[in-house]
Amino acid sequence: MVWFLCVCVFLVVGLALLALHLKLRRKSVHGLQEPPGLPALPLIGSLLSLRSPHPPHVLFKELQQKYGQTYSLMLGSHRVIIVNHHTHAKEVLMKKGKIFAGRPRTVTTDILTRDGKDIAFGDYSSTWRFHRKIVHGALCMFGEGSAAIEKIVCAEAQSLCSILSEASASGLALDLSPELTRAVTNVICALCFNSSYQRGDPEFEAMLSYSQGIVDTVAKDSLVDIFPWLQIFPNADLHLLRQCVGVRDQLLQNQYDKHKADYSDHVQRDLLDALLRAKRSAENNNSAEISADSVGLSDDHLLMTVGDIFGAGVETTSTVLKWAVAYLIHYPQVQRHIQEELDTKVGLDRAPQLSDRGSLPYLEATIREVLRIRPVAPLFIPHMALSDSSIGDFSVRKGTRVIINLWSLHHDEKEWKNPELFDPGRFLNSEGTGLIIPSASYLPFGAGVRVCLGEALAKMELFLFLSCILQRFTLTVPAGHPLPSLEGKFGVVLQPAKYKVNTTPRPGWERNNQPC
Ligand code: PLO
Repeated sequence: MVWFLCVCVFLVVGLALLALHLKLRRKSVHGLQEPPGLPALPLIGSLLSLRSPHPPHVLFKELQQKYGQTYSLMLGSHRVIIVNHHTHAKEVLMKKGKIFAGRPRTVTTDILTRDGKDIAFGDYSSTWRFHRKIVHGALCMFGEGSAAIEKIVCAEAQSLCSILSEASASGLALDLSPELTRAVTNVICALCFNSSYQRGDPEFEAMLSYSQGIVDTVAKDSLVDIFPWLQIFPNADLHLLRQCVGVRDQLLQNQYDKHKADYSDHVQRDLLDALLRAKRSAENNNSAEISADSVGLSDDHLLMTVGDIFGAGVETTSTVLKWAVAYLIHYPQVQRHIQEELDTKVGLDRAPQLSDRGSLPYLEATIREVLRIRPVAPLFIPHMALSDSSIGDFSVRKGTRVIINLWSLHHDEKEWKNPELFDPGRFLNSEGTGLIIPSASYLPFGAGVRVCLGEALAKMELFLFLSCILQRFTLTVPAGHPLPSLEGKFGVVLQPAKYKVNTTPRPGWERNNQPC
């Protein structure tokens, strides 16, 4: 009897859940259907269907075969829509950019950004818009727009090449990663704080390790981000994240205090000065609109934003450089082609400069191809619908998270011939003389309201660092070492595994030691 009752109760509850699920599925905005969904169970959501040996961006690309280009799943109790095609991606990022400009709050990003007080992870609001505007202005003034930054990047490229020379003279196989990271860090340090790190500086070493700790633990759809209540249990990742963020915040705070102490309205030494000035002038401004906006712009906001610029500026650019070197080692013919171009257009008597960009299309095409084949952030940062809306013919309810799978866009077989092949030529016209973007399915820096703020700076750095290195050296795999892995470790940025490189000075270079 008891058993019979149990079975009845089980059946009734089961049917009720199924009915509820179907009702929810049919419930739509503006009479549209919801996207097809992965099976979901109460509490755990679609977790069972997401078990896979592949990283999320690859799995999400594969799931298209079963569910179509745009589908939904449940991460715990959060509904998530995955977008794998460029038309829907552009609708989300550009056409309906403001509707989808929200950011979900998660446990890990809240720790990193003091509850979303930065720009990258912070939710969309009037404070956010104002904040982004002043950062954009400051970056234009000190970043891409200024000749000073070109000098800084060239000087760093030069000192990087000296280190590579030393390594090649001693015949040692080198892990380029710390050297590339230090060069990129120094550019950002000069830009943000008007300072730089020497080799072996303990603060720089500390920075390298805290930043890796953050990359390893933040915003990678870890379980605490899906089930926030898991925080009540001891969690090694969260512990590491808090510790790393603590170290980072102390470094940032020191710089912030120094800048505030000797701030002057008349001199702007760096980006932090420019931000301080914008904040002060907003505070002194009587205009109702601006002062209302500036209410939210606390010291924490500036500090978190400098953290963003620093983190994004270092981790992304150094990662792309590491991917570029890995691919150049795998494809020596591409390396030779770039070197021939450098030899004829720049020669050996002087270092390459930004004004050479127009005459080095093959190098530019190679950079574009690296950004396509190994996008820094294959899933970007998740977006969130701020109101009921739609994507294509599918309805989207307010609060739904939307993940754009950039990996699918950049590896779409219908858009790219042989997408896994590294072929810079696809970004050149048929004569090989001019650059093209052959497909609309290419968004390495995102698009719309939240497009990357550092795009111009990143492109400048990639060009100057790679041209300086390849003008002077040929990069090869050291004898007895394997070729670099091209697989990548998924996280908030897609990083290549560690590898070693031989840097051989090119014939004729030893004679010409022209500084940049
Ligand atoms: C990298 C590690 C740093 O210690 C903190 C940090 C800040 C900004 C993040 C960046 C990390 C990773 C790359 C991010 C960037 C903001 C924008 C950029 C996410 C976590 C991208 C690719 O969207």
